[in-house]
Amino acid sequence: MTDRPDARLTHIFDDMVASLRQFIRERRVTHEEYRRAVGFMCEVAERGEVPLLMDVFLEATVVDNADKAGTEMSVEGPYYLGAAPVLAAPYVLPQRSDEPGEILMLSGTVRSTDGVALGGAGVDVWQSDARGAYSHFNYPEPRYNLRGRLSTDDKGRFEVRTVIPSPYEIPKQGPTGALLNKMGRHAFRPAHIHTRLTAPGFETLTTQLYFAGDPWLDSDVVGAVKHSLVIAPVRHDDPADLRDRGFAQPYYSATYDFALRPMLR
Ligand code: MBD
Ligand code: FE
Repeated sequence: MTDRPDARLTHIFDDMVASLRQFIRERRVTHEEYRRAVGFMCEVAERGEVPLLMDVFLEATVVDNADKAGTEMSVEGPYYLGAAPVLAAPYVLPQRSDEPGEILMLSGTVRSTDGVALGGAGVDVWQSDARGAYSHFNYPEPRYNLRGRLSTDDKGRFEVRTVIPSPYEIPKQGPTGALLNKMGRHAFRPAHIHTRLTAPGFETLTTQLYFAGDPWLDSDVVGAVKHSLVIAPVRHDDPADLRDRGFAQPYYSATYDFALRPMLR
């Protein structure tokens, strides 16, 4: 006896296999190439790169299937940790005492697509550091460095202090990076800050903010950049302002207003 078949799963898997078989015929894939593909998949799994490989080549297309009204979505990527610390206002993303990089005050609002401010919305933020490394995945401690959860105030506003991340290069030592290299492709993503926004009654929005002028905006290896998600931080160096804020260096500020789609009932 088998369980009752899952109709959606059956349909998807049948179609996917049919597409792959068609591709194998058209490309006259050899047995040796097939064996190499199996070996490659084993290596990807052994090195823990299944999420990386999938997200590099396929996630942006999946995201575009769902893209509708409100702020455009972007990929979650392989480096989301979920249980990041819940921060208290004034918000500062967890940072090392010698955290490199320019200070960024990122502020904005969370509204519904019809413009109503969403107070108490959850804003989960994670990013690489100013050298392109993610805590936990690229360096072990502190585990939640540059990751945190905040919420909007009663007017739907938030402000968080962080640092400007740098572009991210997919590690060359692993099978995903090696594959890109053999394909003659660079392995860079433009600098980005990941956000995941939640509010009861609204669809969760996972997206990313990018930086104007980034050299990789038009050739993101993951193909996930949307121009509506590009911010242009402004530099502040007024000594009185810096003194008031207790900053020993100039800082940047940027604002982004997010719009969430109401959940269909
Ligand atoms: C990343 O940092 C990322 O966000 C994605 C989508 C893929 C690889 C690395
Ligand atoms: Fe990322």
